[in-house]
Amino acid sequence: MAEKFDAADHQHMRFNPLRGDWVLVSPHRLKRPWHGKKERAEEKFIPPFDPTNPLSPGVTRPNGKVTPKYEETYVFDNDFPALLPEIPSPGPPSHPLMKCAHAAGTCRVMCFHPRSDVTLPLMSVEEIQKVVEEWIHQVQELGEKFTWVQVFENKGEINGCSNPHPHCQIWATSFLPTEPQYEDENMKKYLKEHGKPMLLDYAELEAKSKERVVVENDDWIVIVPYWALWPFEVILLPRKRHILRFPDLESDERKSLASIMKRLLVKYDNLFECSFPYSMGWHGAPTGPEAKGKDYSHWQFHGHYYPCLLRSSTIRKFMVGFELLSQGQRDLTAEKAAEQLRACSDVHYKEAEKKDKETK
Ligand code: H2U
Ligand code: ZN
Repeated sequence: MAEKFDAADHQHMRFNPLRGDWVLVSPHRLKRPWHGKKERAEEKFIPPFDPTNPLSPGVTRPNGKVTPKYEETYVFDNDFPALLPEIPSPGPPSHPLMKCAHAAGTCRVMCFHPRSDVTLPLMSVEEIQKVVEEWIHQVQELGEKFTWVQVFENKGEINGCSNPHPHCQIWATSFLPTEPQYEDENMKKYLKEHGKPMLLDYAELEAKSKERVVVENDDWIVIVPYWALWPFEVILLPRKRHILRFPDLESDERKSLASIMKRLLVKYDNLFECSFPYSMGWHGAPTGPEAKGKDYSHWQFHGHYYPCLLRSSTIRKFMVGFELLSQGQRDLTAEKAAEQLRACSDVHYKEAEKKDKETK
């Protein structure tokens, strides 16, 4: 008799309905059991205040501008922006293989906290909520003019982040970039075919099964998506309400978002006992003057976290070889990754250590 398929054991492909592409899953390569935490790598010391860091309060930046003595969050125009708001348009293409299009935009930097050594998981829920409120304010303001407002945090040196001060970036563009374009098209198709927004259906499905759920509260659910590519990738979704954009969040949803972020990020840090590196960002329905009055009911506001680590604080996954040339691949299943994250403590390892020392 033929062997029965077991997703925890047999290689297979999973479809990402948001991007419309496939990921190869090879769980048989991870026959070894989970050994828990690996040895801890030495953590780089980050002082509470670094007078040489241009993002610290009161510091003069290399271009002569002063970062004010801020006490909560602080947003400023990026001194080295990838996008400028006023720029000439290229003419029509000279050949179909030489297509070029106009791109305008603006880039901002947002500091989360005056202290350089306080990352989001080490902040209080109230402090994280201030970050959430500022994100909303930024999306609202830039969304008046721009088609897309991408709030993103690129965290950790191993992940290409140049500055350890807790911060994120905001890039607002005159065009809909590729990733949200895929999502827009696929979510539109899903609503047409199934009569319900894709990510509302998906949250409901996962909330029932619990298999891939990392944390949840009344308003939000964090899932290692069925189609996850990065080992500990998660998607953060509204649990049951249809929410198009960041500014549509009610005040209690802003608070519960801060709370679920803290729970997720503490688990992330505890997984390998390090300041967990990742790229994360928020996706909501497109904005700008042309979005006003347009039907975006296929959209659902959500966040993506893409951490690069694989097995320890120093061993990262590289998207190379087969993945670069053919298709994304992972060994650890989404279900196992969710299980590992769920098993991580809700108390940050640094706070646990501090308490430990105090009681000794
Ligand atoms: P990372 O998020 O990649 O670490 O970059 C920090 C951003 O801060 C980066 O986009 C900006 C850089 O351009 N920056 C300034 O705008 N002014 C400075 O003085 C330093 C860094
Ligand atoms: Zn998305």
